[in-house]
Amino acid sequence: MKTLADRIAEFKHQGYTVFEGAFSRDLMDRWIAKYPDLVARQTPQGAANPTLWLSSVVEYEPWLMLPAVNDPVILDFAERVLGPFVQLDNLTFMAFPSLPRAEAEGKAGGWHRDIWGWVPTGADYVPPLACNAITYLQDLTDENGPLRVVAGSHRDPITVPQELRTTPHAREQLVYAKAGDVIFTHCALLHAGTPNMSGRERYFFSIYYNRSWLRHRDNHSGPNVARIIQMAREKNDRRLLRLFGVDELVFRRANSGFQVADEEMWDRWIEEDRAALQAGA
Ligand SMILES: O=C(O)CCC(=O)C(=O)O
Repeated sequence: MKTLADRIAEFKHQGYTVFEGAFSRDLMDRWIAKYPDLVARQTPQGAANPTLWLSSVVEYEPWLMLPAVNDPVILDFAERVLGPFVQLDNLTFMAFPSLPRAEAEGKAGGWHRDIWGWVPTGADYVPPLACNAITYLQDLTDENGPLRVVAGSHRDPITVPQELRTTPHAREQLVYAKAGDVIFTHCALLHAGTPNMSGRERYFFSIYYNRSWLRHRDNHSGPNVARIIQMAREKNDRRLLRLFGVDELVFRRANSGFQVADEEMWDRWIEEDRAALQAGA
């Protein structure tokens, strides 16, 4: 069993860490069962093709989707690497359709770094502005497509030319995640998926967190998220409030004067937030 310190060291070194079995089969089955309905609700009327890349799904199905973004183990870790500034930028829910083998075989899905990332300028670890909690709702295989990562590329100015974007990389590692694992990545980690040729859908979540002073792509202003925010206020749950863009301490904490090492300061604030939650509103 990895300690928190091991995980943080691993994340800093390789740019990702895997949380095995973070989500239960029952929960994943309920998410999958809801996918067609969400597609129907998010596809604009009269559109030629269905919208398969779903976003703002917490607003659409708050009580079903909240456990995906509010997992305590994942958030505890996220706070250690982003600081207690963890906001939900976007939850993408996607079922990649199966492609013809001739189109898919031997290809990578498209090398990239994620939103709010950057091309590193040196080998030092720079704390992320955002992290991706990537989750697959079935075991990954060569048929449905592993995740590809270039370990350490969050500390390496390596880039992939356009003509090689869908070519396997000499330094890639293939991650055959099991259903419900979370691969928690640094925004500057170079990675790619793999085209699906399994004959079945490849269900995937990108649970994307960024720092609470950045903008967020998901809609946190609808009536359903407003209910979650209200519940968080009643419990004085600062972490849950922050997740949906309400961070009343952000200016104070982002302008602390910086006389204590960041991670030490973050630990103190995390403790303060826990105490506030226990004390209640
Ligand atoms: O499809 C995949 O496995 C890759 C996902 C990915 O690249 C991402 O979430 O940024």
